[in-house]
Amino acid sequence: MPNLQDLASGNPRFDLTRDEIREIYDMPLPQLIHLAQTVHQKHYAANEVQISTLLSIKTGGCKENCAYCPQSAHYATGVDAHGLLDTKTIVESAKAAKANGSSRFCMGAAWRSPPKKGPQFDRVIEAIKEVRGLGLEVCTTLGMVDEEQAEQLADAGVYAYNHNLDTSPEFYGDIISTRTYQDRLDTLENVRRAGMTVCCGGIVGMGESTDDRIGLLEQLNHLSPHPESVPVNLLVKVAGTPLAENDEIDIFEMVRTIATACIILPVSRVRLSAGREQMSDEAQALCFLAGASSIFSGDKLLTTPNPGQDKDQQLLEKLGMSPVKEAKESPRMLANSVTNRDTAHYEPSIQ
Ligand code: SAM
Ligand code: DTB
Ligand code: SF4
Repeated sequence: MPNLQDLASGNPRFDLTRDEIREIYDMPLPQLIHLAQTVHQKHYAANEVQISTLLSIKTGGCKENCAYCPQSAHYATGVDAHGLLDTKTIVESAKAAKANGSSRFCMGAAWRSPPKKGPQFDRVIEAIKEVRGLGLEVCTTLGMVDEEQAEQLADAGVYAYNHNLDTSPEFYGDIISTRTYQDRLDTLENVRRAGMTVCCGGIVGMGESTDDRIGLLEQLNHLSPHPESVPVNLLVKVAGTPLAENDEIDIFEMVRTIATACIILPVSRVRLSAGREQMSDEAQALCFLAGASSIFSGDKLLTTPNPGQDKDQQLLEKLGMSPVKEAKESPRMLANSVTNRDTAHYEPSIQ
């Protein structure tokens, strides 16, 4: 077992072994939650949740075969496909998101990778600039990007780029065969080099083993710096996809995944992402206790349902939690760039 006091300090480590992570994951739940909350509060306000809004700016018809995804052209899911939305529609949606309390706006596109330079990419860049101009944290998730695309996105004002590893390297091939784990790591490297923050996480409930969940966490722990943002999605089972008939996963696996992520990625914001529509208030509350500090707001994620704003507001009120007010650059981002060798000099900021 790694030294618990060390972990509780909230100083990032980048070298945890799979066995060490398993020992954390398997801790008795009260102890696990206590440790996760202790670490979380080293870097984040205890009762705040960042509210993000998603918009699918290009839906369906994707060339990739991700077995969970309603937008893959390989599966008949009846998704309401459309080409790239016009800039005005995107900006109106971002304005509404801001008015409804979101501080982060995430634009998703069902692309294997964004089209190289040309009118479509120019429109994406234009939309990013306008949304940034509204004072929102801009996040995009557009598929694989090369160095040049990453730089163009960063220049336009993208704050975070979402690209998930999804699961362990061992289970990955059971889920996607049209691009490799290494392709994903290469995109993450390009994003990092271009100076955007990294949003990278995965999915729970795809039929993976506990060891696969731990394997994903190990991969995330070995990224240096750690991703600033870590979405943990519960699989949304969509008819027509190969995972539609999967067994329900025990929700405590989701809770343990979140808690372990919070402990081994102490500076990262761990996000309770897809799958809340299927979760009870109590299950969501457990995820917050485990250290999750962000949700997606609105009736829809990209293509699947999400609890509406009223329901979320009621839940947060019941729990005494409130939205993070403003999007701002955080000194945590600087702290997170401390490498393993420097941790002896690293002073976590306590809010
Ligand atoms: N095409 C881009 C890509 O794959 O990076 C961006 C959009 S994709 C929808 C973003 C992420 O959403 C995926 O990596 C996956 O983790 C998550 N996701 C997609 N479908 C999901 C589902 N049915 N349930 C849970 N998470 C899902
Ligand atoms: C992520 O990890 N979770 C978000 C986001 N990245 C884009 C939402 C995924 C939703 C996928 C299901 C849908 O199509 O709605
Ligand atoms: Fe395409 Fe992304 Fe869906 Fe995979 S997850 S099929 S890359 S939209």
